[in-house]
Amino acid sequence: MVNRSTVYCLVLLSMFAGVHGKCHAGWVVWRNTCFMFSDIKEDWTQAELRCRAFHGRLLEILDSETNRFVKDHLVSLGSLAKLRVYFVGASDVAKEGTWEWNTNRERFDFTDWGTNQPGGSHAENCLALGGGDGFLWHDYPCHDQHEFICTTENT
Ligand SMILES: [Ca+2]
Repeated sequence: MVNRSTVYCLVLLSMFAGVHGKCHAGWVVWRNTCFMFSDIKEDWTQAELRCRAFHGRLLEILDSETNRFVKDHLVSLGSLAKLRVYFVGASDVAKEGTWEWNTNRERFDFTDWGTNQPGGSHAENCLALGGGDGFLWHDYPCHDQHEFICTTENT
């Protein structure tokens, strides 16, 4: 039997679900994207696999607005995050010096490199945001273990 309070509860539940879309619990919603800022460390390849397990991928920063949101969020996490390095989804593995996003390969026009970055040549082929200089972009060795940022679509 469906009474009035049951209907009321269902309406409230659907409103709640609408606010959160399909983002996983604990992920951050911004525009049409869900973001997961990890508390664990993986190498760059394993980080991508972790994201895929959520049907997502490592963050790809195609514009200054997304870059700004991510930096502001990382700063808001406080002093611990400032000691961290976060892998994101770009590399110059395929051709040294030619940086590509994992899926949006041709769209590496916006960049936010730190001073003298990228500077690691063949030894450093994976992109990360470094807390030491306000989360500017750095090349890091892909086999290093760092925190990472996954995204999924919030649709
Ligand atoms: Ca390189």
